[in-house]
Amino acid sequence: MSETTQSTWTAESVAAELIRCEDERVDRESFSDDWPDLDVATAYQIQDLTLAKRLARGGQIVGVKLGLTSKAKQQTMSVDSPIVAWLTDGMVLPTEGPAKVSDFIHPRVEPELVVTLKADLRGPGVTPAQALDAVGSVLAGVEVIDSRYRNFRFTHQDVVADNASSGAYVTGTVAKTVPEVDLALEAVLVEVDGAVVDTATGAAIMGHPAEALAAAANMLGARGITMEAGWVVLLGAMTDAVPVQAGTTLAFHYTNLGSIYLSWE
Ligand code: OOG
Repeated sequence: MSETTQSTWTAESVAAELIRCEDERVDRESFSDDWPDLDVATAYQIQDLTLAKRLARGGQIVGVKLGLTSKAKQQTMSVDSPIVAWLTDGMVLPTEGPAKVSDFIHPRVEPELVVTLKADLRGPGVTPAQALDAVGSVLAGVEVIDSRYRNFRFTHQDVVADNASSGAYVTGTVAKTVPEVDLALEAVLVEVDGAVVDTATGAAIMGHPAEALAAAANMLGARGITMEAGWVVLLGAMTDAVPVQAGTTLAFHYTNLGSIYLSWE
């Protein structure tokens, strides 16, 4: 790849480059060296341009994901504030058969709590209690993240532009309502090849997952975007991500939301 200078990058060319890396399953250096003045607002513009490219290919918005909502993730990735990014239907992981490492650049997998919305949520000013009132169902989820940046090394702006490392996701088959599940107490146990490697409760997500849902509504609201009834919302990883390779078998066991199994070839 040719070296470029700050002045040669635009929001549009960065968006095109990120989609090219995704299509060709290649990583690249982050943009922070080439474009040190890239600000968060422009990074979200780039993210929206990558969404526009997915939609132009026939993709549909299914909701949003949060990233970097837990201390575990923030510390590991050296980025200390949550971000919001788009989910489109092409990101739904097929549940039949093993996932393929070759469909990704360098996949890592992480456990999530997921909600669907039964009412619109429009920030700013949404409180965690109001956010919970808009929840239709609560599900377990597993996200495959696949940063377009080499070794997952990025700044806050880089990862915002890269749609929060979005790759693919799968939701569990057990759906509960908010009164049935204490989101802060819901636990997950992460197993890699049969060995428990990590555990967390929902409280790992900003103290309470409702805080993350409200934060998503408020971050989107600041950009004039309403969260819509019917959207799926991934609330952010509860634990560090697990790197996978062909032959890895993962299991994520939740207290009340069932188990999700994912093997890799
Ligand atoms: C950024 C995306 C993190 C989460 O749930 O925290 C994320 C990354 O770690 O590559 O999706």
